[in-house]
Amino acid sequence: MSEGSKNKVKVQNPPVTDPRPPTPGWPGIIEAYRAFLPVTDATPVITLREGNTPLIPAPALGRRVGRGAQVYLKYEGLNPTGSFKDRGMTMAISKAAETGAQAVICASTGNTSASAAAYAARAGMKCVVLLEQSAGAIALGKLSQALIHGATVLAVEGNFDQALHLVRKISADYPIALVNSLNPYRIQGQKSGAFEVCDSLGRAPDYHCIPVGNAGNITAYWMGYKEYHGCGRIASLPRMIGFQAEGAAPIVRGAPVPEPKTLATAIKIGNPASWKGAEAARDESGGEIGTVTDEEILEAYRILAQEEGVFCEPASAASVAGLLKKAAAGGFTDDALIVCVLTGHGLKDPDRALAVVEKPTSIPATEEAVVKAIGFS
Ligand code: AN7
Repeated sequence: MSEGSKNKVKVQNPPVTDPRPPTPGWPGIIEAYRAFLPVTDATPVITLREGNTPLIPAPALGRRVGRGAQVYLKYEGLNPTGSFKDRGMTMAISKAAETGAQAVICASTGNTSASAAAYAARAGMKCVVLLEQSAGAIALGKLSQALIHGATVLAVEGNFDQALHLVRKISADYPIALVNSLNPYRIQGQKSGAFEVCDSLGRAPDYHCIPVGNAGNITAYWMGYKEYHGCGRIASLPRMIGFQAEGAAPIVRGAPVPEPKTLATAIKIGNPASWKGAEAARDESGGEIGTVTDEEILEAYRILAQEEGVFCEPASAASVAGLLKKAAAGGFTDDALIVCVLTGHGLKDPDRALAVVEKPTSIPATEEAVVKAIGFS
C-alpha cells in the first residue's frame, strides 16, 4: 500500500487568496462590498469572483404580467458554480480560513454542496457533504460538481432535513465548520444580491420575487435591502414575495412538512433553518409567501427558456411561477418594478429539461430529409 492511500485525509494545499485591489475586473463580493461585511485585514479572501450577475430585462414576462409592469431577472446561474450560493460561500469559507479551519461540512439539496466543494478546494480545506440518497433527489450537475471538486460525498438514507440535523450536531461536537446558511456569514454574503439589484436599477424594486427553500436567501435579500435603505442608498424598500413548492411549503402551512415533495429538488425542504427570517422578511416588508404547483413551476421554466432565452433550474422558476400566479390574481400595482431572482443555472439539472421537451428527430443524412423535417418541402 502506498503512503498516500494509507492516509485518508488528503495533504492540504495552502489557500489560494487573492491580492487586495487593484486587481483586474470584478473583485468578487467581499472586495466589492467590504464596508458592509464582517471582514477585516486578517480575513483571507477566498474568492472565485462571484457576484456581479446580470439583471436581465424580461419584456415577455412584463407583457404577461400587464398593467405596465417592468420585470427583471437577477440571473444567479452565472455565478462561478452556477448558483447564488457562491455569494455566501465566499464569506463562509473566508471566515473559516481566518479561524484556521481545516474542514467544512454541509447538508445540501445540491447547490450548497457544489459551492462548498469548490470554495473549500480553493482554500485547501477538506469538504464533507451530506446529500439525500434517494434516486433523483440531487440534480446531476450538482452532484458532479461536489465530486469533481474532491468533496467527501455521503448519501444519507434520509431527506435533507435529517441530513441538516446531522451536520448541525457533528459540527457542534467535532472540529469541522458548518457552512449551511445557519452559518451567519452565509447570509451576510448573500445579502450582496440585494446591493447589486439596487446598484443596477438605481433604486429598490417595488416587488422582489424569490423561491424559498431553507429560507436563507429571502432572509439575506431583506437584510441587504434594509442595510442599503438604512444608509440612504435607496429611498424605498421592496415587498418580499416568496414562493414555496406546494408539496414543500412548511412556512405557508405553518408547520414542518415531514416528507416534502416537489420536482424542484433544490427547494424540497420541510423544515427550513431560516424560517423566522423568512417570516420577518414577509411581515416587515408587507409581502407574502405563497405556493406554486410543480405544473406552474414547469410552465414558468418553459416560458423563461422559450420566451426570454434564459435557462434556469426548476426551483429558480418558482419565483416566476409565483409572479405569473400573483399577476393573474391582480396582485401587483400599476407600473410595478419587479425583480425575480433566478437562483440557479438550468444546466444544473439537464434531466429535467430533457424530460419536458420533445426528443430530437432522427433523420437520414440527406438534404431532402432535413428540408422535409423543417417543413420547407
Ligand atoms: C436553485 O443547496 O438549500 O431558501 O442545500 O439551490 O436560501 O434555501 C438550495 C436552495 C432556491 C432555496 N433555488 O434557497 C441547498 C439548498 C435554488 C437552490 C433555493 C435553493 P434558500
